[in-house]
Amino acid sequence: LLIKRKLIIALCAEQIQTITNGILYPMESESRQVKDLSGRWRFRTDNSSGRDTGFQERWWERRLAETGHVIDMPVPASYNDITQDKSIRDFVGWAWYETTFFAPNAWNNEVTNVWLRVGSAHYYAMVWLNGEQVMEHEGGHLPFECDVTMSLNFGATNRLTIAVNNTLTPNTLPPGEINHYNGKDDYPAGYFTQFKQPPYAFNQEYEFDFFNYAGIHRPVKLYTTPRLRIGEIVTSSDVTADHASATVHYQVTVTDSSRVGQEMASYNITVVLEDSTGAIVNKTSGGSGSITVTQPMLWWPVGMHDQVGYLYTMVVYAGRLGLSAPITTDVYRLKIGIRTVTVDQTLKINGRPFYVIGVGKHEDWDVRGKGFDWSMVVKDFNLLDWLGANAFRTSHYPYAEEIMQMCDERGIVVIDECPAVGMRSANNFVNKTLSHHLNVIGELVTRDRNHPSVIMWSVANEPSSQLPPAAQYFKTVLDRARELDPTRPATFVCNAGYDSDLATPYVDVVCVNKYEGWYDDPGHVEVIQKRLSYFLTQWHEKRSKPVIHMEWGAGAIAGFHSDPSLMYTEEYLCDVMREHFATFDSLRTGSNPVLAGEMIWNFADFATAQATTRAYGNRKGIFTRQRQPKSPAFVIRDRYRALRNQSVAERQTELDLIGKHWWREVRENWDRSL
Ligand code: GCB
Repeated sequence: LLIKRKLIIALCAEQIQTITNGILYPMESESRQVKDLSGRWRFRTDNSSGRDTGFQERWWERRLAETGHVIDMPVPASYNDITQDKSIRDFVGWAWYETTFFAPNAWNNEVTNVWLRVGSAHYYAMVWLNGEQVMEHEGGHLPFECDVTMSLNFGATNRLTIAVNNTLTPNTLPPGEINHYNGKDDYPAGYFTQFKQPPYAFNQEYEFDFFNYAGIHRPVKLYTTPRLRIGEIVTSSDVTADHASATVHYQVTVTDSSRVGQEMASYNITVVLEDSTGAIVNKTSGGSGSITVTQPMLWWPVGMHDQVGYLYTMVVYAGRLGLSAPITTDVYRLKIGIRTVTVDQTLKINGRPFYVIGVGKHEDWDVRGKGFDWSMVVKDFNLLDWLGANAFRTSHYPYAEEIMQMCDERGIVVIDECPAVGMRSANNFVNKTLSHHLNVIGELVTRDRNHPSVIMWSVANEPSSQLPPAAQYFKTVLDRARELDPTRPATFVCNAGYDSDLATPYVDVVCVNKYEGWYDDPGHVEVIQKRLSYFLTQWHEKRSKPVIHMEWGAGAIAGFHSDPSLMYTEEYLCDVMREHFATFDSLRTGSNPVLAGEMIWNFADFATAQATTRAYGNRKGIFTRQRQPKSPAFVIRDRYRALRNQSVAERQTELDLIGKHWWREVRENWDRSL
């Protein structure tokens, strides 16, 4: 089905160079222009039994409409829920997209390069420009780009063709399997499904619990840079214990396509740090170095400071060393936050304990599936604020870059997750998957490491970490994350037992999922406090690391009511919540607290594969899929807002103490001087 890569590459003889690591978000500047190709594209699925007719007939070489019937398809969006056609909703295999655009003549000059960037396409993507293959990428949720300067028709129309394949195999992330029903006379000839056998199966399609939406999920953009361009920027910061001073470290890579092999030393790089008003704080020069900031405005999450999400702008200028003065060619502005993340007995931001009050989320919306949509994104942030939440996890895959930017600005902390979900069988822990997993971590970490909101990497969700190969496997992927980014802790989210798990010795923070009152002791809220407290304490004692209860919750179908509460009613989830809150409160305080955070599952109802255990999707949301609150949302809101205000109040007490202390010192000095 997923036609062998080699065969495809042989069919498309051109040499391709897809860039996937450390690519900057396309920003406009005095040296860069961005053109968004979002809109109404042409689309068709390849319904041939091998899904390979598009490759046999080389559909990229002509207009897609000439190959057969095409329909309108929005980009970005998942294609699944756009039509009334069930075969498109459930399609597995290659789907073809096409658009045309104009490339202005002004871009056709000696000093400009044009880049084509796909924000994300699920799952495997191949890209052709004017009939020439320019990119190939494995994996959804992450961007990829290439230099298309030589393939463009300037001052003319260009045809862009993208084929995406959503087939999942035991070595993709997430993994899946195709089940062919060959030889089964009671099924239609040639029938196959994306299928995974029980016993452990949320559903029978794949072992992860969200619909495998496919298509071009994030914007496709063209952008220009000078030939000599800023390629990668890496930043981190240190803050002194008294917060009086900070150091921002940076590293800038410059590439010059017109002078391959040029030494970095022959480039001029200037780095200017501006505060949020645009005033210059400090500046320096060179490809790497550090900038000192006295009395820095630190980046704080909501609840920890009056000024949350404070961002500086790092302005990077790159150019050549001219004969008399440097010649600037490229300018890039990167928003950064100054803050530290540390883990000792608990999780700390800027040296102060940070208690996570958050939600598990999904990129999942009506009609558009996983397609990026500003209205939905902004609505979700407004709801997070309404709730009083200070964090979310990008369960179970990297979210759009624009979402990460909003987290930076709004002071929402992120636990940033790889798409490694549903790794339930031994055949997932093999070298082929491992090498892909390491690639994905590279793409994720180098995309997101400049975001102050990201405080931890999660390399997987609920793998079978009790299986012997999982130990070395996860040690390797966690080490890779920490090697690429030594400034943040790394973890995976575990649901193996504290007695059987083999991989949590390698995490920095223990993150566990447990559904007391739902998958465990369904219907019995009366045992939640005792059992949950025992469970979390066991984890804490076994690993001597902070514990975050990453997923808990219960199904609640909006409009279902009962008193006394019964499973699936809104009241039942409210009862489950109260029992959890009492437990959490007993574990989150003290000098060596068990708990460093809590995250309800889930922010909103979301689509899943069809299954007997899912009534029109997963209904554990505190909001409906249309983002209307169920009654449990108000219960969470009361708690999160109270905790948020409490941490503000605690901080005030701390400030008062500092104030008194300071005043005493002044008095003492005064007395001494008399
Ligand atoms: C889990 C998974 C999550 C599911 C959730 C559930 O443990 O991590 O992806 O959606 O349980 O509702 O079953």
